Amino acid sequence: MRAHSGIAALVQPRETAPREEDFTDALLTGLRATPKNIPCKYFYDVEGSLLFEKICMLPEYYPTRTELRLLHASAHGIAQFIGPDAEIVGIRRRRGRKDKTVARCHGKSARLFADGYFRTLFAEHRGGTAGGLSGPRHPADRRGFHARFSLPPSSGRRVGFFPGSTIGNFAPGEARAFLANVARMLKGGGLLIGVDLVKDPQILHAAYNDKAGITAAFNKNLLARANREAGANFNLAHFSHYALYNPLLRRIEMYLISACDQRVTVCGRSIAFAEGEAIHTEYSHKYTVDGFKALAASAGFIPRQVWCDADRLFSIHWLETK
Ligand code: AVI
Repeated sequence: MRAHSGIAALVQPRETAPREEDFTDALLTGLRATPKNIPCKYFYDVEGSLLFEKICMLPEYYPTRTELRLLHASAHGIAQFIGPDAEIVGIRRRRGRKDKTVARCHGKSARLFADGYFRTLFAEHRGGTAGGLSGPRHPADRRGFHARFSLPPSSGRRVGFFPGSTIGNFAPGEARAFLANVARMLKGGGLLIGVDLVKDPQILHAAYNDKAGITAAFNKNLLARANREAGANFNLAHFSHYALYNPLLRRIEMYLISACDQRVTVCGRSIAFAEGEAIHTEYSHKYTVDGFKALAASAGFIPRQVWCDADRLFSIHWLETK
């Protein structure tokens, strides 16, 4: 879809990804693997998405508010790089306050959103119906991101927008493959991407172990979802949330730990858990500014500009394609 004004356009990608993987199949596969795991894309059913929105507002969870402030503070500079005549490709479907903010900050100087197309993009994202680069519900859907997407032909410059440091939920190799795919699709344009930074482990630990227990509920919602959708009988009181920062691999690792020896039925299959056994549920990688630039360059981008907050908690990168 091209905007009548030529100022901005909402791009509808043609998804060539296969149908969304079935939660029950993925659950059974992950729980039979060693170590046990449940892919993080399954966090985001309705309950999980609401819990994630609460996480974004927690005092300990600094990424969302820091990225928002950074977008406000850097709005003019960002708009200069995007330029006055771009097609915006949203790489996100989840609800979030960032969406509105970015629409506003771009609108400030480049009038990119005067015709409302960017608002439409985000409104449709919130409803889960619009095209972004991510066909799947959550960007960390590995199949979806590694699958090829095609975009309709364009005469304009394409700009991707991928906020929230969701890139951190990929392993570095997967992140490179994803970025390389995006770079191919945005050829001649650029990507604005939010990236969480390496920092004091205490800050990171607190962000994923909030006092109100919302992150624990978000993690355990995977088991609740299994009970709702996959005929499972998890007793949530028999599992605990465990999140740690691994400073060698520069990532948060999230697990659900079995409190006792137990058997759980999932879709008619009995699965054994030993006391202390872990189900891996998420990685959240943190980058240095230079480390992320190197990753982006290895994926075919030219890193052009980085904005960081004064405490260097979070970064926003402007990457151009060759
Ligand atoms: C979506 N993603 C960037 C969040 C993160 O920080 O890795 C998901 C999250 N998991 C626990 N808290 C937030």
